[in-house]
Amino acid sequence: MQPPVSAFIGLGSNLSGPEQQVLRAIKSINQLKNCSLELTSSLYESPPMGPQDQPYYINAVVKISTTLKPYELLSTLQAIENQQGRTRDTGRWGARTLDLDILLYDEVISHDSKLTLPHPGLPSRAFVLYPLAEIDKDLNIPTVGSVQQLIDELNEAPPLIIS
Ligand code: ROI
Repeated sequence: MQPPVSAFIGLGSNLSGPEQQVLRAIKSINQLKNCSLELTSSLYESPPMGPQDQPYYINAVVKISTTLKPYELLSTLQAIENQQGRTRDTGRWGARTLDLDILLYDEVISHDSKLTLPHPGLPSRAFVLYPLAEIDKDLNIPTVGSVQQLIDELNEAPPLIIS
């Protein structure tokens, strides 16, 4: 078994009680056998990025330590999405009960059809960068820079902290 590595997971929901969806997913992540939950950001609310005809989102980020390999972590997170009633019928930019994204896995860089690391949306999404900065603003994103640098370049209002 490989030694544990750090990974960051982005959580998002805008359907079926988004705040409860995110809290329930954090609880499920905390109960995973091969992961330990290290840090949890506040919960943030923001308007949808992309199509505007959908509810506001609740987002958060957690830091875990895990012995799962990237694909194992991916399928474990997809199982939690499915448990919470995620359907994939609203399209790539549509509303969702729960979205769990691997933002970073150690310093791994990967580009393939199943998994891109670091997550390609990370550098440009305020609803990911602000909660990530709350956990570690000096965190280095391989090939991109520090979280704080990315926030400075964003020029976007921070999402609202709701709890
Ligand atoms: N917009 C916000 N604010 N938060 C999200 O988590 C989110 N997720 C998505 C899209 C549709 C891109 N917009 C979002 O998948």
